Amino acid sequence: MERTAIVNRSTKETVISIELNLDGSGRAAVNTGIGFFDHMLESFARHGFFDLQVTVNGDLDVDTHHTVEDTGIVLGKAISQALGDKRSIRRYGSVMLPMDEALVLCALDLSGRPYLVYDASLAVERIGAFETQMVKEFFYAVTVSAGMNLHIKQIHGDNAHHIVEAMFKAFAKSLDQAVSLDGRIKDVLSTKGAL
Ligand SMILES: [Mn+2]
Repeated sequence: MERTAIVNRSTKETVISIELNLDGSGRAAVNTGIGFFDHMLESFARHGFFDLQVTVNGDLDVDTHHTVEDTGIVLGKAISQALGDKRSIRRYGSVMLPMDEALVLCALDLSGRPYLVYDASLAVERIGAFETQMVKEFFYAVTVSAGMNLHIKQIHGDNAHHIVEAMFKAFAKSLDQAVSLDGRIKDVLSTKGAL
């Protein structure tokens, strides 16, 4: 069974198309119109071994808000759709990811219950054209639309590029673990019988 999804979303603010393969090789083709955001989504694909195509046409003449938030909504939906009934997945994933002076903890549970805990302080307003306030908004959007519980905590870090990149890589590696299959899990990993 292929764990893939294609999700399209179109509003007056953004037009977004995402193709995701959870069992890919890390290939990415990303064009959001925001260079740093492209770099983050490419890192996410590479380090999670996901194949990811993202095309976004957003209202960047306003700011980066709608483009980043809506991409999060569509990515979350693609993750949920590709996972299907979540049969045999490990469900949990976590990692402590260093990038030079930055250290980020990420832990997630594909529980079906959206909850984000985000604890980081980024000293700059922007990285390139990307507004650093949007990091939390992005992860919140993914969390809600994928139905996951996500914790992201900055342990150390000074450089905003390093901190945010460590977050995206940590998220990728945690998600890669959580979606991986365990042959011992015959149905879904829950005493309730559903995730
Ligand atoms: Mn970088």
